[in-house]
Amino acid sequence: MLTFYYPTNTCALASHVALEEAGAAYETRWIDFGAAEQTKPEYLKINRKGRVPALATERGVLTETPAILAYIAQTHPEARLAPLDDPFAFAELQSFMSYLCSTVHVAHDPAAHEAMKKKVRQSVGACFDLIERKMLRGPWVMGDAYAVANPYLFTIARWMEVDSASLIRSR
Ligand SMILES: N[C@@H](CCC(=O)N[C@@H](CS)C(=O)NCC(=O)O)C(=O)O
Repeated sequence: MLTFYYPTNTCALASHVALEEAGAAYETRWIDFGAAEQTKPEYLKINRKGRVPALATERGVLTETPAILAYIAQTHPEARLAPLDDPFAFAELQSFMSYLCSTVHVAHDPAAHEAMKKKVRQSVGACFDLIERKMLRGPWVMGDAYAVANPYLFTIARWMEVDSASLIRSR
């Protein structure tokens, strides 16, 4: 049984729709943004990033909308929610979803974007702190097996120095 953590009127809607379209067996836990429930220790045990959505599965909790959507599609092949037998078409799907997640969603909130630009060192530092302390399984990103996430992390990690340098210059 899956447990889906969501508040209304957020990006969690995408995964909620997909769960319905897949005909998935799931239960819901409503997260009250009004009470900042996403920041409370109880929810941080589910998603240490303090964000929604989160999908608890029998193997652990999934976060990040593109990952949740891909998981729903892959575990419910009969619903035909993704081109599962075509690596290129699946990559195209991931490409579209990654763009929504990493660029469109972020651009949606200009105030947050501006604040992030001003505090880039602190923000990136907090991200890497979380990655190092909680997300990195070691020795590779996902544990013993090398995966494509490693060169991705390597590439992004190199920006840390540039971010710090440009921040110092702009002072
Ligand atoms: N990259 C994440 C973004 C998750 C995210 O930022 N969700 C927002 C709601 S749309 C959230 O949890 N915000 C928490 C907050 O503002 O405190 C995803 O695609 O799932």
